[in-house]
Amino acid sequence: MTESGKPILYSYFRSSCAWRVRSALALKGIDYETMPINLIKDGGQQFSAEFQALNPMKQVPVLKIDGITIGQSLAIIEYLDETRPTPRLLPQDPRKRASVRMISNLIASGIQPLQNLGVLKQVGQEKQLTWAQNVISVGFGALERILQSTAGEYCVGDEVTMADLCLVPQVANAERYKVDLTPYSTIRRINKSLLALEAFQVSHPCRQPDTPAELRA
Ligand SMILES: N[C@@H](CCC(=O)N[C@@H](CS)C(=O)NCC(=O)O)C(=O)O
Repeated sequence: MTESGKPILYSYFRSSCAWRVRSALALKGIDYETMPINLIKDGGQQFSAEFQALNPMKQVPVLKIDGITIGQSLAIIEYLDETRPTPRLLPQDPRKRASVRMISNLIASGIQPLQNLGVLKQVGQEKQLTWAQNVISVGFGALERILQSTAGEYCVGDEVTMADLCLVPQVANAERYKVDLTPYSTIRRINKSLLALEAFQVSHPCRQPDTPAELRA
């Protein structure tokens, strides 16, 4: 917390995982301060001793709230949902909740880590675009089929859930890596509906305190 009592989000404008948390905070109307961690500048501020003391995984997001420090975007979102339950991001119905967690983990464990900055550095400049396109396409192929049985207006039924917080930033990553989204009509439809919501607009990478001027919208 800051002296003002507001939670602090350690974030990078372009981080898809930080975007998940920013949209959760926006949906729940939680006022917070952003502490930008530039993942590129000076070799990456996530590697500083100060930041590693907060998150030994050297990744954003990290949220300081209620006297604790939480890393891992899904753990943060679940904590927010348990302590500030309105609107719910994990449905009350255990079957729907399982679907939300399945989709969230598909993206957060099965796609994003494979195309994360650290992995792409290891893959190397020459191969990283095809690598990222491949892992996203494989994951989206599976996700598209799952959504055909879980989706309503959004990923699971007609309420915005944690699964949607994971979907929107992952589609943005797909667009950034020029993945052909034509085969994924359900993913495209849901993403379009979500991007029309204010919570996804205010949390968008082009509107963050650390967004460079040339990328602002
Ligand atoms: N499982 C973590 C993943 C966090 C993650 O991958 N963060 C990326 C940005 S989206 C990062 O900080 N990368 C820094 C690096 O790879 O050096 C979460 O959900 O929060």
